[in-house]
Amino acid sequence: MTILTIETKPFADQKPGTSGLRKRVTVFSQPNYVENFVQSIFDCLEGIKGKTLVLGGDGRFYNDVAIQKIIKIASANGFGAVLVGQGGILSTPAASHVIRHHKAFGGLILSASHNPGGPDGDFGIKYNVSNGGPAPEKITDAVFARSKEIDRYLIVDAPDVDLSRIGTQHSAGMVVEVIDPVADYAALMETLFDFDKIRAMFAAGFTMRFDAMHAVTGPYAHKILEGILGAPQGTVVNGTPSPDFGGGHPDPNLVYAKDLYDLMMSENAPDFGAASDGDGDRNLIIGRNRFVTPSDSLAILAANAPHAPGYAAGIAGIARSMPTSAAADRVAEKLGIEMHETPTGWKFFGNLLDAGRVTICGEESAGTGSNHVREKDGLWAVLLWLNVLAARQQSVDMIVQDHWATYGRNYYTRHDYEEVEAAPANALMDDLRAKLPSLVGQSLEGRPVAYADDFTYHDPVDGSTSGKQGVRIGFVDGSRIVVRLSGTGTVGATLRLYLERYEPPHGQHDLDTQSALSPLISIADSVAGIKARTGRDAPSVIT
Ligand code: G16
Repeated sequence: MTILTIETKPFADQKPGTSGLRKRVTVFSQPNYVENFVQSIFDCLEGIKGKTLVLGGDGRFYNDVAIQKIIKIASANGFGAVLVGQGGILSTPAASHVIRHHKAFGGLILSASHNPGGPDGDFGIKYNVSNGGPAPEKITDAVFARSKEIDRYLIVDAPDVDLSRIGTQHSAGMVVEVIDPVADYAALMETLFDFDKIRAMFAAGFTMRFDAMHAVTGPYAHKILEGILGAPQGTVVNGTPSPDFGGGHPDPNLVYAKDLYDLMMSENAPDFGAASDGDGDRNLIIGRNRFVTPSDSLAILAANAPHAPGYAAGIAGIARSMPTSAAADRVAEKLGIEMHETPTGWKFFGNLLDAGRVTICGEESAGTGSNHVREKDGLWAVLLWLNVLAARQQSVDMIVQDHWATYGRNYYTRHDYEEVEAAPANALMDDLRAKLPSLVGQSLEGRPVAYADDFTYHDPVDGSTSGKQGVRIGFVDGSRIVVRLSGTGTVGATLRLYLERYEPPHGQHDLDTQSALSPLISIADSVAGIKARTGRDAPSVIT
């Protein structure tokens, strides 16, 4: 076996963001770019000799090229085996499960999530640790530091592996096991949900559309929904992964999954509509004439989880990211269980899940999941909804309205200003932070401010602290404005504005969301100067 030591020069821009390193394909395809980053990761890991690495991605453009490089670099660095999904495919939650199930050292997931793919689209690489979750900040910070001084990488001189063939192969001395990307994951889902009940619901005529958006969940949804659960063929649409996601934007929100939304609001709507994103960790839930916000979905799933056998004993606690609405907090309060508010980024849930302090986690960014893996899980959320629908024998709309009548409604929206110039966006945040101390005690357009701060998280499990996680302005009436810059964009800056207002159980629950929040939208603009600073009249995406 020949291990080659190749000289290289550092790239200055390999800083992992909210979820790994995401850049344009044109950036990743520069000579040595993938090699440097992967070697930087391996240089920061101790004890990899002879261990197993899990590898797979969402099938986007450049997935195949990067996988072959990574196999050879892993071999040269002394890994004993790589488990790779057939065709290089593994959804993010499936990769998390494979790492845990096979007790691997860690895994590399190749994805830029919901960002568009293709030669001019995005690519990404993320390292997950042995619990199956994204590497914590102490590792990603070390990788970035290493990437700035790297001067060589190791690679074996070996032929490419045939990723189309399930079974054992070798890359130099290292075992390469090509696995069925769906099998382990489907078996796990069967342990969590009442498949018989869901099967009976489909057999009785329940109708559904699942839009896989030409992305990675297609094979998983075909097998589980149509294969195992007996939903009619055609329930899953856009179910074949394509390297450029059929030219679309695989983000399951009301803008990019508009076809599904329009169908669900029409007379021909099936009982249930759902979608997932590029790498299968996000979810969109829509009932007939009822869109369920991710924040409400988290609260409803937490309140109803015991309908599913995997959660029949109840849940230990709930965690949500700070910008996610407080709807789930009311469920935790009623159940008398722990509630945690973490920074944006699934990695912050890992310690709480590992410590058994929370069972269900969720984020406003269309992510929901549980302790079954250490990533958010799109299809899991869909299956839990199906289990709840089968158990309660009510429509999505009835379940949502019943939830609001019990807990009250948190009107909630997010406004994104995508790809604005980075300098004015940073200046906006700096100026807003500087203003915060003077806001407390003041009234903004008639609303007294209760608190105004930049969120700092103190991890109760490992004692670490993460600062500057988003500006919060909270009002005495419980409403809230949050402003932060996205950590997943690849061009310029994306400004996110999150708005929330609480309406008690007997209040008015049928207002239009944007109208219900319009006073807060106007306050946010006057405090932060969003339109003036970004030069935009309106957000690019409203969810
Ligand atoms: C990632 C993270 C999520 C986060 C989302 C948006 O999701 O895993 O925790 O909420 O990005 O982050 P930001 O607001 O910083 O753009 P995904 O689905 O993109 O991997």
